[in-house]
Amino acid sequence: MSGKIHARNKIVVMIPTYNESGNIRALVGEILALPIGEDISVLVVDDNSPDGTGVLAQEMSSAEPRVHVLIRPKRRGRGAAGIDGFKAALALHPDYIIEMDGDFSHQPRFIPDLLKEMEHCDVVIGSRFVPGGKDSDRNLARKAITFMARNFVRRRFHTSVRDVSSGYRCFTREILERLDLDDMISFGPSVVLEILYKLTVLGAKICEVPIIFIDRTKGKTKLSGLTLVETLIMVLRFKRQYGKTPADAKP
Ligand SMILES: Nc1nc2c(ncn2[C@@H]2O[C@H](COP(=O)(O)OP(=O)(O)OP(=O)(O)O)[C@@H](O)[C@H]2O)c(=O)[nH]1
Ligand SMILES: [Mg+2]
Repeated sequence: MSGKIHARNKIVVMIPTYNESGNIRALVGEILALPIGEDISVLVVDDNSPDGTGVLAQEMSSAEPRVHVLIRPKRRGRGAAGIDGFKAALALHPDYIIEMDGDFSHQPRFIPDLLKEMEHCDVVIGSRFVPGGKDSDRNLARKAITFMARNFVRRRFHTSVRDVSSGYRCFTREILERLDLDDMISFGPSVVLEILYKLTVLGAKICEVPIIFIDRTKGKTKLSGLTLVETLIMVLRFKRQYGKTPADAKP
């Protein structure tokens, strides 16, 4: 008998959740139903949501072995949830780890596109700002703020990545293991930028594939004006914390 047998890749999709009871069942169902022929499982990282998201996830987990749940007893922010989530995901020994939001803004239908690109990248970002990508239809003022913030971050990090704040990303296990998740300083959503900064310092090969981002229809945002300020402060701290990025270090 001839012909190669390809082992299936093991993929863990890590989803931090806080009050996503209107979304989580359908979202996990869609991910597990993707026709990608890989060994895909989901890890829900819930901060004991008052709306019972964690309980729903545990119910799914007892009926479906491909659903894993990490319940953190107290709300400690998107940052800490993501870091604990990555550690728990690595403990499952996957080939690839995907992170995505639990509110359907990151549509599961783009997961195959992320995975396809992993053949030659350490990280693939689901990007709103490459050809074919699309951001949500926010008002002009919010668009202007995010445009300026994005360009500030790109210059500060010396990176050519277009969608620096996308939390829809796929990592190889190797690159995630090299990140050293124990010395992270973010507790909020700036964790997404902190990880990008650390990847850039490491010289990781980062690719982008287009995604169409849609606004949440169920549940509430956890963002506030304070989050923006906190994120800015964090962005200014990364260089001192982790050193220069390769492009920044060039004379
Ligand atoms: N475990 C955990 N998850 C969180 C926490 N805060 C936010 N999340 C989750 O992180 C993801 C992103 O949060 P969102 O509120 O959607 O924030 P966003 O996507 O930046 O903003 P909008 O979608 O515009 O409202 C969602 O899946 C949230 O449920 C937290 O404190 N703990
Ligand atoms: Mg969201």
